[in-house]
Amino acid sequence: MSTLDNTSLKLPKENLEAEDFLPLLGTDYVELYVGNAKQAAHYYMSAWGFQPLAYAGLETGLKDRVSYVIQQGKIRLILTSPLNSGGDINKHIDAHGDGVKAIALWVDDATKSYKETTSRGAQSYFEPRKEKDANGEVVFSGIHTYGETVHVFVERSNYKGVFLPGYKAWNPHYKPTDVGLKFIDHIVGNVGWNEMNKWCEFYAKVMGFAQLVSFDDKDISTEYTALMSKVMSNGNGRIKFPINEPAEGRKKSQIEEYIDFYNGSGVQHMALATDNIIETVTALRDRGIEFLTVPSSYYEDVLDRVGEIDEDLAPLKELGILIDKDEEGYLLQIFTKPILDRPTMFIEIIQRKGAKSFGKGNFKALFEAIEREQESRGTL
Ligand code: TYF
Ligand code: FE
Repeated sequence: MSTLDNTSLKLPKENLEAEDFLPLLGTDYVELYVGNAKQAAHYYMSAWGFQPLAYAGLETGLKDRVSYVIQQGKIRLILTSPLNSGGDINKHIDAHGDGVKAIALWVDDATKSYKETTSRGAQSYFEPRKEKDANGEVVFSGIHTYGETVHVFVERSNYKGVFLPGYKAWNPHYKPTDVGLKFIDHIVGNVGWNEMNKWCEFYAKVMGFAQLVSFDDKDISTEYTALMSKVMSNGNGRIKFPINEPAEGRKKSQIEEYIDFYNGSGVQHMALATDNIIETVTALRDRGIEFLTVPSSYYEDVLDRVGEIDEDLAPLKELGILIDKDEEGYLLQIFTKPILDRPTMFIEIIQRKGAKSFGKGNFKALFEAIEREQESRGTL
C-alpha cells in the first residue's frame, strides 16, 4: 500500500508507546457541497489544475444529486450538488454557502474506526455499510465533528475501481495541466467562541490525536483580528487539523467573520503541498487565483529572520510568498483570498523545507493582510 509523502512528526512519548486505536492512512477525499457542481468542477480543474476522475449523477442512476470527483497528486475532491429542492444538501448550502461537508479518512477497518470513535463519544453520522460493484467492495462509516462537518472512514483495500462504487470513470476531453499540488498538508477548522478546547479534546479523546502546537491571542493578535489556535495531529502525523477560535480584539476577529458568514463552525482552509511553490503559485496566478499580499517591507528583513534559503528572494517577493522557519528547517507559504463569495473558505499553498510548524513568524503580516481584506468588505 502506498503511503503519503508527508513527513512524520515528533509526538509526545506517551503517544508513541500507546497503541494507536485509530490508525489513519491518509486523507481519502474532501467533499464539498456546492450550488453548481458542474461549474465548480470546471473551476477547480481550469484554475487549480485538478484532473477529472469520476462522476455520479442522473446517468449513473442517482435521482437527487450529482458528484464530480477530481484529483491532483494525492488530493481528491468531490463536488456535490443537489438535483432537486429540499433535503440535506440544499439545507447545508442554504446555511453555509459552498463548503466542506466531509473530510474522509482512509483506514484499514472502517467498522473498527466507527466502534473506537463512537465508544469514546463520537456522534454517529452513519453506521458501517458496505457498497459493492464489479470492481470490488468498500466499507464506509461516518461520525460528526465541528459544526455540520463530518468524518467518513473509507476502507478500500478490496476495491479496484477508479474511485468508489456508484461512480463511473469521468474522462472528458478537457484536462488542463496540473499545477504541481501533491497532498493535503493540513485542514483547519474554525469553531465558535470558547469551543477550541472542546474540539481539541474531541480529537484527543475520541480520535487519539495529540496536540502539536498552541498559539494564543498574544502570539497572534494584531490590531484587530485575534484568534487562538491549537494544532492536533494523529499518531503517524499524516493528518493535521489545526482548530481556531475567535478571541476578543479591537475589532471583529477574522474567525468571527467566518462564523457569521458560514453560520457556524466549519473548514476555514485547506493547505495543499507542492514541491515547487514558485512554479505552482506562478501557474495559479496566471489562471486567475488571487492571493493575499504583504507590504514589500516584509522582504527587507525576512532573511535576517529565517537565514539562508535555497530560493532566490526576488520571485518569492514578486509572488508574495511568505517564509518562516523552526528548529528543523524552513517553510514557504501563501494564502488565497476567500475562494467563495462569502468570506469563508480559502486555500493555503505550502512547501516544507524541513519545517514542521505552521508559519507563526508570518502571523502578523498574514493577519494584517486579512484585515485589509476585511476592511474592504466592511466586515471589520
Ligand atoms: O494553519 C495555520 O495555522 C496557518 C496560519 O486564520 C493560519 O496557516 C492560522 C489561522 C488563520 C489563518 C492562517
Ligand atoms: Fe494553514
